[in-house]
Amino acid sequence: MTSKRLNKDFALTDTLSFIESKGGITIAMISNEHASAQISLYGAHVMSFEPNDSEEVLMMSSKCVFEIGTPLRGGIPICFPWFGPNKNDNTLPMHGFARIMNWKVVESQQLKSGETILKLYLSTSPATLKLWPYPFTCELTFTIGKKLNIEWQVTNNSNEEFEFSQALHSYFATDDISQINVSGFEGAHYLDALNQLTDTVEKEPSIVIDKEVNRCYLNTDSKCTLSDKGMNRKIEIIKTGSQSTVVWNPWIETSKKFKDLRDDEYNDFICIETANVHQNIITLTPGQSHSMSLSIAVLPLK
Ligand code: TA6
Repeated sequence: MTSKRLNKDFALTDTLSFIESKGGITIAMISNEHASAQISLYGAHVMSFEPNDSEEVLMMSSKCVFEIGTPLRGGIPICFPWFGPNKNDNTLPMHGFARIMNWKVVESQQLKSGETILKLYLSTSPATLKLWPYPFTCELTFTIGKKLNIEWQVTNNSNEEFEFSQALHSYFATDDISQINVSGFEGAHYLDALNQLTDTVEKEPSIVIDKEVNRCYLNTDSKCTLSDKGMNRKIEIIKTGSQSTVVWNPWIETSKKFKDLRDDEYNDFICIETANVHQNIITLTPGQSHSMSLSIAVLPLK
C-alpha cells in the first residue's frame, strides 16, 4: 500500500503519519504527548523510541542499509520463525524472514490516555511458504506512550503442529558500553554461544560488558534492568510469554566483521532480547496462538 493510501486509511491527526523513506521503506512516524517513535513497516521494525522526558532509547547503526531484502541494523528487529541460522538449511535467511518482509497496517488508534496504538500483521504468502511450509498469522501491537509496549501474537493456521522460535532483538542505546550493567539474571542458566553453547549458571547479580558477549538465558521471565551511568538512566525490560533472554554485544573484533556497523559502534549498544529460543521454542497445535509481550520503561538512575 502506498504511503498516500496508508495516510488516508490510518493516519491520526497530529499523532501518526506515514512517510516513504530511503530504499522505498515506509515508516510510521508517531508523536504524542508522551513520546515519539518511528516504526518501519518493512520488518515491523521499531527504529526509534524517545520518551519526551528522555533521550533516544534504541540504537540504529550509522551504517544501516535501507534496502528491501537486507535486515535493518539496530532498533528492534523481529526474529521469526527461527532464531539464528535455520537448523536444517543455513542458506535460509538468518533469524527468519519476518524482519525482511513488508507488514500490513491493520489498525491505528489514539487513546484518551494520550498513547498511540499501531497494529501490524504478517501472514502466509507464496514467499513465506517457500521458506517455511506452515500457514500462520503474526500480529504485532505497538503501544507508544511513556513506555513502549509490544504485544506479539502468533497463530497456527495450518492443519498440523508447528514449532517456532522468536525474538525482539532489541538494540538499546548506551553512552559508553563500559559504564553499563544489566541485572536480572542471577541464578539463571545460559547457553554461551561463544563457547559451544556450554550450559553455564549466572552467578553475578549484575553483568558488565568488557568483552564479546553472546548468551541465551533460558527458563527465565524475570525483569531485566539496564543501568547506564553515562546516560544517567535505567531501562526496565518487563516481559510475558517469553522464557529466554539473549544478551549480545560484539565487542571490538567481531564488530569489524559487520559491514553495517561502524568499527567503534559496539560501544553504543547492548542487545537484550525478549525471546523464546533453544529449549524454550514454542509448539502450537492447529488453531492455537501464543502471545509474547515486552514493556520498555525509562527511569532515572537513582
Ligand atoms: O542475538 C545475537 C545474534 O544472534 C548474534 O549471534 C549475532 O551475530 C547477531 O544476533 C546479529 O545477527 P544479524 O543476523 O542481525 O547480523
